[in-house]
Amino acid sequence: NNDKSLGENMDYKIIGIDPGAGIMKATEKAIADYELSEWKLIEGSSAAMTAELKRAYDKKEPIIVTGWSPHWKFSKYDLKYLEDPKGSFGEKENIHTITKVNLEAEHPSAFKLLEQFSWTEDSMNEVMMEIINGGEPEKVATEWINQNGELVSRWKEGIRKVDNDKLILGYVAWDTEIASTNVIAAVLSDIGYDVTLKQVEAGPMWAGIADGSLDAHVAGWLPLTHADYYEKFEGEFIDLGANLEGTKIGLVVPEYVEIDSIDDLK
Ligand code: PBE
Repeated sequence: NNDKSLGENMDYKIIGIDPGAGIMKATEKAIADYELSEWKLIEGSSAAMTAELKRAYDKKEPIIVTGWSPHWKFSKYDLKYLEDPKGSFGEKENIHTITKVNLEAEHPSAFKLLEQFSWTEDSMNEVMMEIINGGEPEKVATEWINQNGELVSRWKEGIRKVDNDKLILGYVAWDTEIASTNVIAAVLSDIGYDVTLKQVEAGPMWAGIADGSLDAHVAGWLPLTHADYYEKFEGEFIDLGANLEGTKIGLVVPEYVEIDSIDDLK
């Protein structure tokens, strides 16, 4: 097996996630940019990708996954991003809060809270770790907001409580968004909203905001990862700006895989 190339050992597979994720489009772009025509991007889900990563990692087998930060996988395993000299995956970006056009008129308290919501990679990591270690997301989020009262009270500054008004948040089952959506939902519940979380794919998440069937999401990776959705629905949503700064997407391998750059896959 030593005389096989790295690509042959991995069956020329890059382990992807759900097809609507922006990172899937960026990976297809990388395959074209770096002329990696023998490589295939495998569709799946965020959970299937991390399961596959764990399986390979435990056996020290080579593997390449679509990866992003913040993410708990970097705390559990020794991993590295492959360098991307052609810039297929863009630069560092931010996660934006996106609402439907009428949210401010219909639910001013929710709108203001969403506008004031911003946190750090470290905080998001705390929540993600608790969840991946077996915590039930809603419970983890409630405990986290109780333990971070000072920050949460800044988000709630100047906001009037409501009486059971209904609100629907969309999210995709990416670990980052499971964490952030449950945290903001816990704070919305705390100010009196009756919040429903709707798990959808990325396309329907953006479309749901545009057609008003969803009130908001906190999952807009911009400017690059969700650029297509942003352009497609421009004018049909409100962009409240970054709730978390300095995210990254790319191709990720365990440290023991002896390549450093996407160029090395050719
Ligand atoms: N992600 C996580 C998403 C955004 C959040 C990087 C997998 C994507 O659309 O690619």
